[in-house]
Amino acid sequence: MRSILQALLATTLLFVGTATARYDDTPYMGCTGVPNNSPVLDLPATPLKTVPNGQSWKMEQDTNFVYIAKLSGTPYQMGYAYGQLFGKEIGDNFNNVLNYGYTKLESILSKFGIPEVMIYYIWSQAQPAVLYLLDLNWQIAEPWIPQRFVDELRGIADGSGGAVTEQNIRRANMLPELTQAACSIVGSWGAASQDGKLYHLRALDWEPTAPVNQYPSVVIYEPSEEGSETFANIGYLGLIGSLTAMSKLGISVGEKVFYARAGDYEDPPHITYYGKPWAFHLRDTVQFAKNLADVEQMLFNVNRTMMIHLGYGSLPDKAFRGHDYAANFVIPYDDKNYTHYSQAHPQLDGIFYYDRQVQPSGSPCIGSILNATHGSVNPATMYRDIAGYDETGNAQVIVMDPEAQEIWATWSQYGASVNAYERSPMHIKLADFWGAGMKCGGGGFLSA
Ligand SMILES: *[C@@H]1O[C@H](CO)[C@@H](O)[C@H](O)[C@H]1NC(C)=O
Ligand SMILES: *[C@@H]1O[C@H](CO)[C@@H](O)[C@H](O)[C@H]1NC(C)=O
Ligand SMILES: CC(=O)N[C@H]1CO[C@H](CO)[C@@H](O)[C@@H]1O
Repeated sequence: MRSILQALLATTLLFVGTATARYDDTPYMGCTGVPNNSPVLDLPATPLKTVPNGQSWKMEQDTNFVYIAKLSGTPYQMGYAYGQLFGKEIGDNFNNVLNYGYTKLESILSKFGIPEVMIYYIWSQAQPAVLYLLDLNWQIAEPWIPQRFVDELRGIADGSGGAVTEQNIRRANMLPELTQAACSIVGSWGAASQDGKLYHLRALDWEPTAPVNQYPSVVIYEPSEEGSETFANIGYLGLIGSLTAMSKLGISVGEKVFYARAGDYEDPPHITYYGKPWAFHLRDTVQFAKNLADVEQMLFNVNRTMMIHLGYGSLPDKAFRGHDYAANFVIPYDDKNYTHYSQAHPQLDGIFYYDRQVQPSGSPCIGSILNATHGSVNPATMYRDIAGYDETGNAQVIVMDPEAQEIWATWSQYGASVNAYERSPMHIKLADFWGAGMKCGGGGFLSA
């Protein structure tokens, strides 16, 4: 079934571009890009709206912007507040994805000389099929979807006052299940980092011109559910699963698609649709885990679906782990025991990474940057050097500092072909939003 689902999506919604080499003479081996020297932006957060269980802000300068929300309460209450704050934008974002599917199809088919009216006809036939697949995926996975996600999605639809339907918001949230992106994951800690701090880079290589970048977002959840931690879900408005997230306690996550070459794993990895959608599960690890042992326990004890590589940072452990995650196994790795070290991918104390290629990758770029900067890796090494030189993170580049509770975040430019890894990182101090004295309703010092 994967092949049918993915083939259909490939021709409608998806188009994973390949980066082209533009520069040969970088100081690092195998790198094709240039450092991202765009200035870091420290922007004021302008309050947008306050509702009983939530508040929203926007940071903005020229073409750089991010929507921020803080939600608290039960899953339904948080969803309802989310819908009240951003229902219209979430509805727009769903339409953006669908329209994008049409534009993409048109740009592919028009190259074959297929007339516009014919393309429109094909799309009118394909669109219901795509929606059907998203509905089907929800139905198949439903027995494994925790009630809290169902309630939050229903809350969003109810709170949006008709701007987005429950069915469409569910559909949007099945997209990650059907399309895992390329991407890079880098963790640096201990011996590798400046001051021994833990830093986590999550670079998302998907489709930089997909108009979901109209609504880049940081959504802070303060769930009242027992055992929950406050956390920030970093991505796009309306996607309630996690592609990138960090808790106040200091658990951070990022992922990338996992392809395996024949013979790479004794037990070849596989996928299934019968299980808990991975983006929902990643979010739950950040909401509930107190340390790496909890994370791993949660990764092992769940009915997994897709094949992805994961990076987890943990401030309580002051460490980072990579994981190969598939329906049939999970393998954790630290900085000493990755099973695919090579000349291009050296073992380095306090470093774990996967680059944006299929793993194990023959590209020495990230390895040579980390080898050269070993002992002094800091956030700029990640957003400026690794993302820039390796041209990774065309859609999103997020550097997380769990100790300082800060992130540096960029998304591709809305309405233009500018990759996230070329743009100004927005420096966001999460403690300003989830810190003491910032309960919902108080505009406080953020009303700059
Ligand atoms: C690598 O080491 C970690 C502990 O640091 C362990 O949990 C994991 O199972 C090891 N992985 C492999 C592949 O040996
Ligand atoms: C790592 O850096 C050392 C010098 O500090 C150099 O000798 C070595 O060749 C480098 N290795 C890689 C894989 O880049
Ligand atoms: C943790 C979990 O939900 N495990 C279930 C996975 O699915 C099988 C059946 O396919 C169940 O037996 C497990 O309990």
